[in-house]
Amino acid sequence: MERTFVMIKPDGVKRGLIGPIITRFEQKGFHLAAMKLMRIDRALAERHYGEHQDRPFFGELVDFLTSGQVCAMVWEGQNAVANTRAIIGATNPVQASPGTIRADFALDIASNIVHGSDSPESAQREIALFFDGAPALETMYRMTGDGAALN
Ligand code: IDP
Repeated sequence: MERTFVMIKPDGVKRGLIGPIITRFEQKGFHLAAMKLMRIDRALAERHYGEHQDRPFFGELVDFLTSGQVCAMVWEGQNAVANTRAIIGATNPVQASPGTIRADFALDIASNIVHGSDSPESAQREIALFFDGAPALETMYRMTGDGAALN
């Protein structure tokens, strides 16, 4: 049994794709262990994608991740990391295989709908970042609308 971190990015949340994306993981046989809708700040986005800090698209990536609510999730099951990456598909939706989330729902590499951890070590780090380290950063938001706080 393995756990992985999956995050529906702001484009997926705005387009109302939380349900279809969750359905794909559930249909495959994974168990949703934790989920929260949250708005992340730049510090968390930069830590999450720290490995890309020297890439030319890093600023754009952080802008994008902080542009709206994300849906952070922990999924568990057999080979959860690799299986989840397979369901998500290649980073660039143009290259993703039909039937994967990115092939079916996304057009562009910068707005590719969903993130999934790339190794068990990344999963552990990202779950801690979003579910242990993040409470102080997080605010609950309504599912619809663009940011009216519930509390
Ligand atoms: P992954 O999300 O499939 O693991 P990574 O290479 O780790 O892919 O890249 C992280 C994220 O950075 C991608 O999901 C995508 O949103 C963004 N990204 C990667 N390459 C580019 C690019 O060339 N332009 C803009 N954004 C990019």
